[in-house]
Amino acid sequence: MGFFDKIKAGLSKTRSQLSERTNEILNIFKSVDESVFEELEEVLIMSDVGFDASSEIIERLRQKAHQEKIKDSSLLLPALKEIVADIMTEGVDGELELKTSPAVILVIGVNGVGKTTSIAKMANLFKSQGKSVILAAADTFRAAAIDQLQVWADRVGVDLIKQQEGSDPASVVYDAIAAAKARKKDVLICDTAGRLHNKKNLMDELAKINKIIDRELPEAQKECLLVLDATTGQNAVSQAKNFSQVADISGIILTKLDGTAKGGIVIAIKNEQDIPVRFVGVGEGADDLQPFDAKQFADVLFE
Ligand SMILES: Nc1nc2c(ncn2[C@@H]2O[C@H](COP(=O)(O)OP(=O)(O)OP(=O)(O)O)[C@@H](O)[C@H]2O)c(=O)[nH]1
Ligand SMILES: [Mg+2]
Repeated sequence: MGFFDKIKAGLSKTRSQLSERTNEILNIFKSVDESVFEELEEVLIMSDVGFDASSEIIERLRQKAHQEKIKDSSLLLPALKEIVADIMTEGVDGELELKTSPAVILVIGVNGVGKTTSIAKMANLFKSQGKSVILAAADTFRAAAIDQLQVWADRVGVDLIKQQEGSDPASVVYDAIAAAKARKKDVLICDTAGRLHNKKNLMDELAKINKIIDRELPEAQKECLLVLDATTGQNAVSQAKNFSQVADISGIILTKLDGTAKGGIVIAIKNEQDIPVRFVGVGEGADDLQPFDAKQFADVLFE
């Protein structure tokens, strides 16, 4: 299955909410007037697109309908798709590309959003693209976290650098960088703990890890990917806001799109934070991570 089919299957709940309601409205309100815009805006808000993004989309739709003299509401659908695709792609430079060897990816996010699973999936994806991968178990908060990553590393067939539970995460990253250099790996992916009790702790820990990376690999491409759980809806949007205050986030991995009708938050996140969604998780298996394609996503949502 390609991106289109996987995303389509994964997004079935979101799509049935969003596209069915949209089509219903376009069938009921045949002519283009204010009531159709109001109804459409409500559908977007109900699908977790978020208040701001929804009004932005509908405002652009109003203008487009006016400029292009769209009278028949059935012609609003392609216009709507185009607007959503535009919003999703504005300022985004396409897929995440690994430009240096090694490149370093730091994966952050709150408890249980899918960090460790997404790391395994990314490792699997990069490996399938012919890149060599090494992982760092820098979530040292509990032994189970290290064991979980080891199980995934074995399953996917990549190296893992780890220390004991409770050890310094920055020290694990240091070891992993040394191993990445010695073993000539293309990409190092670091797991981190979701359990840092407050902003200060989190900031300090990330600063320490970043300092090690900058010192040991000053030329390397550095990505900091924030993992968000789509099923948490607007809460994920506020996590994106909070994390961007403490970390220099370069992209988002949006997980669990398969189990939710809240896929619309992809649009809210892009609109409010202007951080590109890089990958989406559509299941629990190693293959269930897809590079995010905004235009196809917009097409699938309203198909
Ligand atoms: N359905 C579905 N489940 C997912 C997806 N991604 C992760 N999960 C599940 O979410 C649960 C938590 O995933 P983890 O990867 O352990 O999350 P984490 O962020 O590392 O959690 P902590 O280390 O405890 O903070 C697991 O049961 C995963 O299988 C996804 O895209 N779809
Ligand atoms: Mg984890």
